[in-house]
Amino acid sequence: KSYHIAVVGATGAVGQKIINLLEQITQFDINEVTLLSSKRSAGKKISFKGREIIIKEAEEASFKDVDIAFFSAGGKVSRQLVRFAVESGAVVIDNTSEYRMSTEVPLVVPEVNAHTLIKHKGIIAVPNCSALQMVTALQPIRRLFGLERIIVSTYQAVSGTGIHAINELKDQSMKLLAGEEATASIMPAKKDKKHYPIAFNVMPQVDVFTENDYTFEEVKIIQETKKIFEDSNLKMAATCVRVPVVTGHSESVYIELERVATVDEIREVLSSAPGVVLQDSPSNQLYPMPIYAVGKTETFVGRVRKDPDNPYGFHLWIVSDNLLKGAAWNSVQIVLTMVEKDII
Ligand code: 11C
Repeated sequence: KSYHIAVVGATGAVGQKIINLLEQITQFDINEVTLLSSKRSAGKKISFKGREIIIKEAEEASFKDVDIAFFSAGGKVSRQLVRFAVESGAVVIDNTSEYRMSTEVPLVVPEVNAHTLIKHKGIIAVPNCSALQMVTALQPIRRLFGLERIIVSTYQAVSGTGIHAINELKDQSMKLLAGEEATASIMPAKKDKKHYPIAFNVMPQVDVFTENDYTFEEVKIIQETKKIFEDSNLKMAATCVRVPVVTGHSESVYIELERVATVDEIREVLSSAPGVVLQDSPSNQLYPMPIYAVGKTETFVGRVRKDPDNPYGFHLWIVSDNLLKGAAWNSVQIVLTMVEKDII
């Protein structure tokens, strides 16, 4: 099979990773690559398999003859352009929150709900990175023991917000180490009123606040998890926190199962789960950490413990590269799964 692929948001943190992954794909051929961005980045060149490709401005007419279009340029760009890509016959893999909760749009993590891909009507949504890694790790446990409740606290890296946020963390760190004042203009949320330094800090705000005092990130992780697991009765709460890490989201997750399980049973099911790597040996100080997850496509799980009081309760620590499994890899994996199922 051979496809014409477009990447919208080619200069962004996720777009660049998608391009890198596509260069390594052997399961299908790529006969043409169209790299698209905002007007500001148009004209820049990106190398693809040793060839220089000039980035073009993303427009309504950019999708002629495109078979697969990856969108990761933010919700506004997806809102404006996704329908033109679909109208011209492309399958859109959308990394923004724009279409995730639409009933017409499958929200796909291949290890969890690849069966929903067949229902797509041109758009397939990629979940938010914090939901993605969590459901990948919880699915094998849920399948065996059922899942009643999730309480998650996240420790999210700044690359979730994009390249500008990475630069802000680095600039602030250097300034503070030099004894200078660190100014902030992005974190915790570009469009919110106040900004605080993320360097040497921890912020209990990821994205803007919603009416019920949960942030949009917290609302997304809850809603998306229920949609992916097809379980509106799942009890769930989230606290999303930004930490001064460049890449790699970590999560402390408390779960209540429907059936009683042992720590050994949970470890065993995780050790053979697709896309999951168990790193759990307290006596050897083995547990997942973001610096070791960077550049990997798997989701790492450790610190598996029984809750001291609830026989159905367990605690886990889940880490993954938010730009890879959390976005770019999951997007490419969706296409690979569709190729394998012969539905694209
Ligand atoms: C963050 N999780 O870490 C966000 C980034 O809905 O795709 C991804 C936002 C999204 O800031």
